[in-house]
Amino acid sequence: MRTLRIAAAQLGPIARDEPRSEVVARLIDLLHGAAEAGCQLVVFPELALTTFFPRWHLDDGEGDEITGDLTELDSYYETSMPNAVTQPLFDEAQRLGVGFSLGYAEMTSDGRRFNTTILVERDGSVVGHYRKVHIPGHETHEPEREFQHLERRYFEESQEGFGVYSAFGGVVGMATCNDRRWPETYRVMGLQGVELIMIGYNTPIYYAPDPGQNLLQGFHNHLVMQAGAYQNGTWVVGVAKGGTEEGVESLAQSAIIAPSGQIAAQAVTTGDELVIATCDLDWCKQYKETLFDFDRYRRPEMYGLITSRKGAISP
Ligand code: CDT
Repeated sequence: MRTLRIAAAQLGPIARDEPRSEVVARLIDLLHGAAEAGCQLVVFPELALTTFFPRWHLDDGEGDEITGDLTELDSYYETSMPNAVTQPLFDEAQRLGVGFSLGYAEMTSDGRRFNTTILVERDGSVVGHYRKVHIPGHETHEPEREFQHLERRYFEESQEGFGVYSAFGGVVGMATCNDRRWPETYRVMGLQGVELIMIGYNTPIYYAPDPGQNLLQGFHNHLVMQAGAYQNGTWVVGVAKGGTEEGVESLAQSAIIAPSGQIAAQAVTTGDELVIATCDLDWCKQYKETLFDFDRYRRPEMYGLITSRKGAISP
């Protein structure tokens, strides 16, 4: 058995004016709880340091260009990690010997904006980072919406793809929110032997393009992550920033999912909460070496369209 005790550190809402230092104090509280419960790894959500700012049109531009007063918009991005405000989290995690993943808005030194997650080992070393691949929502202000989902305005699509890392005694990878809905996300990491995928999310319950899906948000959330886990023989940790944030209700339902596709542990609140499971990474082999023995059963020569074609073309 290669067991790893993991905490999905679900967050409740973060207010628009909540100082980063207060958010970091909440993260440290969760870290302490996880350490007391014997966890070696804590998974924090997507954009875990700020409110979900893509719900507002924050610049003056109406077209694709981000223009005008960017004071508030730019204030949501981190230009380095760790930095002065997050250093206490890094220090405390290292002192406790607990690793973590943390989602945040990244502004690179050349001004590029990514929805990023960093992975830090138990000794405080940075294992790697992941920049979100599937960016949902819209590019321009849509004033008819009750609230915006301007991720496609505020974040660039990563060209780096889905890497995996040897860390925490296994093969681990990351994905972010909307990525979890796409089977390619899991399969690309599955083909690199992934045993644990960490996924942070902010999922508004109200889906403006088709409100009929609102009631199914919880079902779809677990459906995709359970399928991704089972079909690739991997653990999946899905962790929300949930609850009603600035008037917008977001899905909670954080869960730790086994390679069987079963939910091993699940959140019962919509606020700050630790969801904990002891995960045997060797369990992955039961699926990777049987039904989902890729080397034996996959037919990649039959799947060419997956990479050669983007949108569907009907006959
Ligand atoms: N943050 C994020 O990716 N949220 C999306 C909302 C989709 S609707 C624009 C999600 O897939 O949950």
